[in-house]
Amino acid sequence: MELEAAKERIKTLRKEIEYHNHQYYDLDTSSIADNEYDALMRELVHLEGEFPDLLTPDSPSQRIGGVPSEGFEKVRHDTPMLSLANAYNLEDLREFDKRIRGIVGNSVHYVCELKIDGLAVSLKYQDGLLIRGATRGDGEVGEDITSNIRTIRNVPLKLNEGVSIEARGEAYMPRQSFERLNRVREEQGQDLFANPRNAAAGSLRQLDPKIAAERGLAVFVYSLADMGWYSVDSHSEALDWMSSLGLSVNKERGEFDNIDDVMAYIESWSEKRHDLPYATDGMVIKVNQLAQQQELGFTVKSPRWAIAYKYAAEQAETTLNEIRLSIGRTGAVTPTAYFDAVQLAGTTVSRASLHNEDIIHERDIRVGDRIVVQKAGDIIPEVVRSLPEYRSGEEEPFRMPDECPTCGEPIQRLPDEAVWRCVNPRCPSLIQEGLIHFVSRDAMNIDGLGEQWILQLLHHDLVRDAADLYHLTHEQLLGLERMGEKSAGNLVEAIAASKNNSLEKLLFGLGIRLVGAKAAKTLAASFQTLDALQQASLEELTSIRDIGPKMAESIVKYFANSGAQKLVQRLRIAGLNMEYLGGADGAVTADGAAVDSEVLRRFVERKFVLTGSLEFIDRKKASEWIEQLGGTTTGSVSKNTDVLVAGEKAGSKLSKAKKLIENGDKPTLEIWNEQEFIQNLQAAGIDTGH
Ligand code: 1X8
Repeated sequence: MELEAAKERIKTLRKEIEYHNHQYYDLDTSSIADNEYDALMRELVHLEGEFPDLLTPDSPSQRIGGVPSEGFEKVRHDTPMLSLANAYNLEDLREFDKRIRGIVGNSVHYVCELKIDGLAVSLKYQDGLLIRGATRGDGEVGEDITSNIRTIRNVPLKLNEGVSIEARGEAYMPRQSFERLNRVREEQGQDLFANPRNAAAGSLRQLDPKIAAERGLAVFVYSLADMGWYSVDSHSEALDWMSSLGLSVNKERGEFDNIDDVMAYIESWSEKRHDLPYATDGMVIKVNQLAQQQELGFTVKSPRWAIAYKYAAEQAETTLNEIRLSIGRTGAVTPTAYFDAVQLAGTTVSRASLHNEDIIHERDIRVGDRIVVQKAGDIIPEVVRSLPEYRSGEEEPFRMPDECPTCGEPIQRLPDEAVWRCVNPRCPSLIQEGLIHFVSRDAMNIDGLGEQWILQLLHHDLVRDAADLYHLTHEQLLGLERMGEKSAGNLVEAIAASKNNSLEKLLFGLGIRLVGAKAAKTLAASFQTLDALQQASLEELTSIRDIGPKMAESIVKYFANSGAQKLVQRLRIAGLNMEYLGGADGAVTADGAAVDSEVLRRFVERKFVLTGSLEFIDRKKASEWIEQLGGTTTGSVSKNTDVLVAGEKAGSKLSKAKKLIENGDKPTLEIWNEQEFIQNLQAAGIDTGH
């Protein structure tokens, strides 16, 4: 490949990979199959190897893992948390074995362990007590998730011996918990987690440990940081020792002295693994003897003495019966393949998203075709390709209709997009999906108003847009199927309560294209009122950090639309707050009075820790209010803590805070009791309900 072409390709690959990283690590969704992602990364690494001058430190190939998100304290790992080199086929394994034998000689023992599809965590114990749980983050710096880790039932808070160790392992969500969680989310009209790993990651990133606790997570430990320090000579001894300490070590394990037996063991698990109560995506193979591990050492990213074998996605052949189109809230027309049910990776599958028209054509997929389907990452089904050799000749190539299948208006495809969109703001599908989004948690967060109710409200013509929600009466709600007296009352209340939301929730709820929850917050903080934002020019918008020209254009276009203007006006008349309540300047209380900025300074950009039992307020609410006022809540007390809110029976965190104040490490740290906390919240305009 020529230099210019390589430059272009590298640029494209980086952009694509970063996009998928963002989807995966920040939004907890999968936008691509694992093996396709790996292929992109491999191509990038390969090209950068061929053209080393084009390799820059910010290339996604230079990262080990995800990026730490805001909201948790960062922790630096004393020993970096590395990733593993991957093997995709048995040939890669032979290479691995040959390399090892070339360095340490012919006497090698391998330990094989199931590769758990979860999130790497570090568990630090001091004198036998759990003192810290952390995520891997980028391998060097992770996040302090101690309070969430403490909620995981199979993580001992105290070991059987008073030793100081750092154990590493995988936090995962058992299949059952995963399915239950997604069922509940579906009922509540929330986005589903694509796989147990994303669900585990999302749960561990919950700022509220109570939510994390409900998610039924578990941890398997599989290594010790700085293994050389302990009186073990091999990895398997380390595993047994950790197990004897009370840590949870996966009992499935194989030990072999040659690679053929390793391969046979891998093979023996390729089907059986689907019957396990947790998701595994491969096998980890490690050199057992620590002395040999030391001799082999590390590359920049991973140990030379271990490799992760990834099972190929399981595939099956079936017949494609239909391609159905559905319309999302942004109007995107998404084709879904419906095929004869097949068993894949332990479940029955009968449909898969085809994503967009181009993919259908690239893979030459026609209704009536025999097709190959697989579960990418063993979770999300996809159509891999068609098998044209079986065609009768009657199969028609797919054609995107010219009109929206719901409303019949013409659909459009922008030059730089792969999707077709229905752009009719009155399209019933758009309205339905838009409403589901409007009430969702990150938007207006109307508790109890799930998808089922939205569908009924639309069906009975009780609402046509978001503003109508605010005119619903108790009696109207009671008319819905399966709606009880109490639920109707709660719903009316929840709808009314949402009127007081800070601007960013409304802004996100409006569903302006490209404006996600984070951008909504940035916009709300910058403009303070919806009025100001509505009048903002392209230049004003793009001058804000994190607001790019495309988003700016989309915002201007949205507010120029007369339908949007009417909706905003109707929401205003319904009494919705249209101001930002979270910022330092110009904030207002619920009843519109300006808040003294001295009071706000008690919260803005300060780190809070809540401890002890709070009698009058709910912890989750407390964290939300702190965030609303521009502060953050973390789980453990450190020099970075600004305020400790100490409820009844506050224990070690309170003593630690006092120590930090007394020994001068953090003399400005403030300790508030619950009463003071409530008074400060109220002074800052929060209606705590007291
Ligand atoms: C990652 C994983 C390892 C093991 C199991 N599951 C994983 N996801 C194991 O060693 N049993 S090791 C590992 C890593 O080092 N990044």
